Amino acid sequence: MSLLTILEFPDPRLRKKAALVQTVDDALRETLDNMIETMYEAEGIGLAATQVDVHKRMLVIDVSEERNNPQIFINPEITVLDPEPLGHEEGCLSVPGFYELVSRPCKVKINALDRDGEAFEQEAEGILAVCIQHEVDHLDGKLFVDYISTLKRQRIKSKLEKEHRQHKTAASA
Ligand code: GNR
Ligand code: NI
Repeated sequence: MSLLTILEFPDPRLRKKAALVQTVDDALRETLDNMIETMYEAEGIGLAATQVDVHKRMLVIDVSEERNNPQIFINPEITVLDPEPLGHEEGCLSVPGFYELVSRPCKVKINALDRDGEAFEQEAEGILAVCIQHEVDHLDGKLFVDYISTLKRQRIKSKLEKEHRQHKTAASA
C-alpha cells in the first residue's frame, strides 16, 4: 500500500467532475486501499478520489471511534430522506486548518457499489450523513467552502495560497 498526496484548495483539480466507474477490478481496489490508508494517516473521517487527483466516482469513509470500520462507496447516489437541515461544523483535508458551520439534509439514503462491484443501499443520519454528502460533493467538484460567504472563502483562499508559497520557498531553499 502507499500514501497518496491530498490536493489542497484552491487547486483547480479539486473542481473536476469525476466520471462513473465502469469496472470494479483489482487496480481500482488497490487505489481504494491506498485511499483508506491515506485517510487514516491524515486522520480524516472520509476521503473522495478527487482529493487524490483520481477523477472517478468513489470514496472511502470511517466514522467509527476505533478507526476500524472503513466503508467504500463506488458510484454513490444520494436520495434525501429528510430535508430537515442539520448544521455541523465541517472541515476538509483539502482545506486544512479551517472549520465552518454547514447545513445539509439530516437523513439520506445512499445507493452504491461495494468493493466487489455489488450494489447496496444504506441509510445515513448524523455525522455519517454529513460526511457522505461532503464526499459526494467532492466528486462533483464542490467544496464545503462553497457554502460559506464569499468573504470567508476568499480569506481562506489567500491564507492557504500564502502557506503553499511558503512551503515551496522552504523546499527550494
Ligand atoms: O475528516 C473530515 N472531517 C469532517 C468533519 C466534518 C464534516 C466533514 C468532514 S470530512 C473530512 C475529511 C475530508 O475532507 N473528506 O473529504
Ligand atoms: Ni473534504
